[in-house]
Amino acid sequence: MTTETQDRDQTDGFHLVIDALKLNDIDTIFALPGIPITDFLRISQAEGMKVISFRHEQHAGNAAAAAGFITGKPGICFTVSAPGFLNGLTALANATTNCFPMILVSGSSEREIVDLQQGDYEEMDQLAIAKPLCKAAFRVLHAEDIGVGIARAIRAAVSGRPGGVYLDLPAKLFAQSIDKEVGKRSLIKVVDPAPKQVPGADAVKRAVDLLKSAKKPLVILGKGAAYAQADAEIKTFVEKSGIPYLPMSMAKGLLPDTHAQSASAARSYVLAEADVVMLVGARLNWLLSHGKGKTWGAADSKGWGKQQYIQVDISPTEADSNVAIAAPVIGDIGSCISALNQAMGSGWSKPPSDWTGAIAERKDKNLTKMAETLAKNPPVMNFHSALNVIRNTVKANPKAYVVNEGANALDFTRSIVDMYEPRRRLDVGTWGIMGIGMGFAVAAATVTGEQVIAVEGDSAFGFSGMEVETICRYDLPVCIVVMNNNGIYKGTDKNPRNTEVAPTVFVKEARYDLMMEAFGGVGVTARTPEELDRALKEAISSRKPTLINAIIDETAGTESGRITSLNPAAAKKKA
Ligand code: ADP
Ligand code: TZD
Ligand code: MG
Repeated sequence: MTTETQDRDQTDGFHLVIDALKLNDIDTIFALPGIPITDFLRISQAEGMKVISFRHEQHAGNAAAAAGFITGKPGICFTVSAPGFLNGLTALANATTNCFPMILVSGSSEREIVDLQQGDYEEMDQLAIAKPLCKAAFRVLHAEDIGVGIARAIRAAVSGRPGGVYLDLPAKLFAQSIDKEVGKRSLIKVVDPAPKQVPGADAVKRAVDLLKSAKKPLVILGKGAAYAQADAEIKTFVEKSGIPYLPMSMAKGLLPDTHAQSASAARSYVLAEADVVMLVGARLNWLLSHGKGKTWGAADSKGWGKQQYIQVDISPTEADSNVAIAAPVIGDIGSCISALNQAMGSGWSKPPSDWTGAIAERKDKNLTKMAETLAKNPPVMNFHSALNVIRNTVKANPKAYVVNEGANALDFTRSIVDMYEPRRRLDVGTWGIMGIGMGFAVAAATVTGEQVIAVEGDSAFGFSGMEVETICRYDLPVCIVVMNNNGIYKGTDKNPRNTEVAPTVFVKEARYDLMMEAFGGVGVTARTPEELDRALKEAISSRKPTLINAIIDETAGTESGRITSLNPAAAKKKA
């Protein structure tokens, strides 16, 4: 055989990884190049993959996680060894915490050297480090095992409760060559990667009976419900049952926030008063005060309320994690909700009108109050007058994705900006993590082609701000609005010693807009709602990368936004 025919009959690790991903309908890779994955990314692009290259791995990882949430397919992130891997790890852990399917694939150094700790280039035992931070972690040592490795990673990421998966690919693997036919036969097209899980009939009946007995029922929709893409079943359930519902942050828009049954504007009332609460893809974690305390109408902060809970979730061990769950319904949300819809039968009686009436009354009052606040035009723009503009913008562009992070910039946006379509709100999630902004924005724009509006606290934006270059490079329809209040929570803190500035404050009126201009995008400063509105309209009609530096009242925020109570206060105040 000549070398040429030999080459023709051979394939290698690079191509097998790409072929395995393509075989499983994965068409996009979020990455940051370097040894040993540079050629891999080049070849991927040459083979027709969309390769989105970032300036920091954390944002590539966040993009993969958001892509996973939006599409239900695992988002793929490629990093280089040790430091690149570590930079991607925060995103992997965050994806796992949020139940978003993603696969962090990292190149790694040579096993023989790493395991003997002989000091290889970027040496690190990555598999061991990734393990506790993800759902599953795998390593492939031989080219003929690549198919299995990718298949296992895909199944682990999307089946059951979704999450992050780590796949370790040592440098040597990429260059290993094997017979082309043997390689082809070793690849696996994963059949039914996220199999339906149908709940037991007894569990469904138990839940329906409990709902029937309720005088003050409440449904809480979480981001698991949004992720499940069971939008029609959920709408049928809510409307057929007539039960008021609360969307958690990323479930906003699953039903339009303007829906008559939304109880968002009467949140504290319904949580404290409800007698039967049905959680759909929402955990009773800190975001729901663990199902305990005054929020739930209990006498003291540790006490349980009087509610009985139904929990619809794919994870059987989620039930009873914080308080007793009277009726767990375990399965995928699509199957569970359609089973519930069926079991409810026809002629379901809607909740008592004194419950729905009391909610409507409070809702009307609060919405009127909110409308009055939003209508005000204070001399210095603040969160409300700025977000009123964004609220109207999203109303006019309901398909737009809203990325949101910050403290006050997060809380006010969540409560003021209504969402109209499912999975359009991407935010700080379960951890309340800063830094997801630009990664999530890039993912939403590349995966869907829709307009993205990223509402960012000025501190929050800083965590991923360099990715404006990425946004410009790929010419993405992303409009970033920096809520510039000169700092973390607000810009007015003073250092009592008058030495350097206080830890929460930044350079006053920093020109974030110039960062966008540096890379050829559009930068605008907006000091009034009119200026903000004009810039947003221009950004959306041009689809150009845009950063609007919205200068707002630096006294406007509160410490930690809505979660001030979680801040430990110093017992001993300095005199
Ligand atoms: P939120 O923060 O919006 O309250 P959480 O992240 O706490 O939501 O909860 C999401 C829940 O959804 C998790 O417990 C997860 O197991 C569950 N989940 C995710 N996908 C599905 C699915 N397809 N079917 C059922 N449950 C799901
Ligand atoms: N680091 C990380 C990774 N996540 C965090 N949540 C924090 C730090 C702490 N933190 C918050 O919880 S919000 C926030 C920080 C630093 C920034 C708030 O300032 P902002 O928003 O400018 O983004 P507002 O509008 O000024 O409140
Ligand atoms: Mg700020």
